[in-house]
Amino acid sequence: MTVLIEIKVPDVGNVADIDVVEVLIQPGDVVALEQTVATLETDKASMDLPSSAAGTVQQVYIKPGDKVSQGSLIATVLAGGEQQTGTKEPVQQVAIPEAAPVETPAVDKVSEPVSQPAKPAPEPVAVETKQGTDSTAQKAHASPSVRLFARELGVDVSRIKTGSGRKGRILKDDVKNFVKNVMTEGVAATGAGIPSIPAVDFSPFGETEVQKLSKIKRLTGQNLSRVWLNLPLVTYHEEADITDLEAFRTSLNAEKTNGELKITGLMFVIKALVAAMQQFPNFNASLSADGENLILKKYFNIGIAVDTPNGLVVPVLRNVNNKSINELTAELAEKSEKARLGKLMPADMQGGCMTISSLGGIGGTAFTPIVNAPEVAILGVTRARMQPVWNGKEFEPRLMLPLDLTYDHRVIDGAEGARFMAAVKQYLSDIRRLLL
Ligand code: CAO
Repeated sequence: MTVLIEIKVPDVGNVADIDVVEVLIQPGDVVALEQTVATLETDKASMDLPSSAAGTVQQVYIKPGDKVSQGSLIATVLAGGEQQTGTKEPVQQVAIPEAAPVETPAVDKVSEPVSQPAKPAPEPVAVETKQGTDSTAQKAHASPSVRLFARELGVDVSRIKTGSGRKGRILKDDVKNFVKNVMTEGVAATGAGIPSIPAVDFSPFGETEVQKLSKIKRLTGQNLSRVWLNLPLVTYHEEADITDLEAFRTSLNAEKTNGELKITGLMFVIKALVAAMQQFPNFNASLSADGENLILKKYFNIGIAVDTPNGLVVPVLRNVNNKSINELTAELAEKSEKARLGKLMPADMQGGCMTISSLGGIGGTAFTPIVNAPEVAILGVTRARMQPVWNGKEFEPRLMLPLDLTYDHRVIDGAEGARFMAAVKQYLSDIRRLLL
């Protein structure tokens, strides 16, 4: 059986002419038992008015600004039938008044439901006195239901300066707008809704000087932040035994005449990296912008991070698989010189498949480079050091090169990363394998 139930103002203790500050339902809404349907306010207290029935709201008789008293009709709710049981049942009709009364109780205008008396309305669920001890509560002019709503969204209502309700009262829509604004501003500022770092006045602590960041530093900073926020990055550390490689490199350089470019270990790292990328195609790939597809590349271009007075730039060595160590040495010397003089053209820095960041000339034992997206991995190199390595019988002095692979975990699995690095290590430990 479907019945029409009236929701009325319950016993509020001899107080008349209570302000309606917010109405939270409209015809057609489905309400649950005890769900807040309106917020009322007297001079001393604010209260949420609960629904005394579950069902579909048929008519609402109050609006913000009205005054009500005990017994005033708030709304009618169609309870039971389809809403309650899912079965169609005839609706019991009740007389419904034309319009909601304003400033006068509506208690006598509606007859009781025919088949089922209205459940006595429960006491207001939340009453908050204005003389409470919470100073925030005193400052923020909001009903308990709005406070609850704000709490659910993690919003401190005291941060909402003025509400759009009567006398600046904070309404649900004000909380929603506050959240919307915070999200919009946050995304614009940082790209991920993350609160920005507040400005600090350093003058009380000592003298300071303001230096403008170079354009390269600003752009690199933006790009690195974007990558940091968008990519799940993992860094894997490995060491390659380059004792034999170093002996070979030294002998090659000894053959060089004055003025000829010396070969650095980095050239072999580039070659070993490309050999491993040929073996593990996922490393020579980019994820499509929608994250649905992997774009596998059939060319092998390696970006090399170059330290310049103006900041970090990454010239790209193209088709590394088709170039000799001597050719790569000459090309990197030329491009890193251009980079330091600020003469690199945009085309010199495009088309990279994977990047190497080598700090080996400076020092270090390990670091965690950030992927140069949309590439999926970057190889970090720090300073090779002689180390005692156990050969099964004794410790042997071996030149060990620390390597750090950071990868985009959406594309590369941990095991794949480890296998890739095992291959790089093998190529560097025995460069004859590069011929295979
Ligand atoms: N272990 C030990 N020695 C190393 C080494 C390593 N891993 N890497 C380089 N060296 C040595 C070189 O053999 C060379 O020695 P000699 O002077 O005796 O010949 C010296 O260090 C200087 O090398 P280099 O840095 O000039 O040459 P490179 O080919 O190794 O590197 C380049 C070229 C352009 C990568 C480098 O000059 C550079 O700019 N590095 C900084 C990159 C950077 O800033 N990365 C940080 C990015 S932050 O994410």
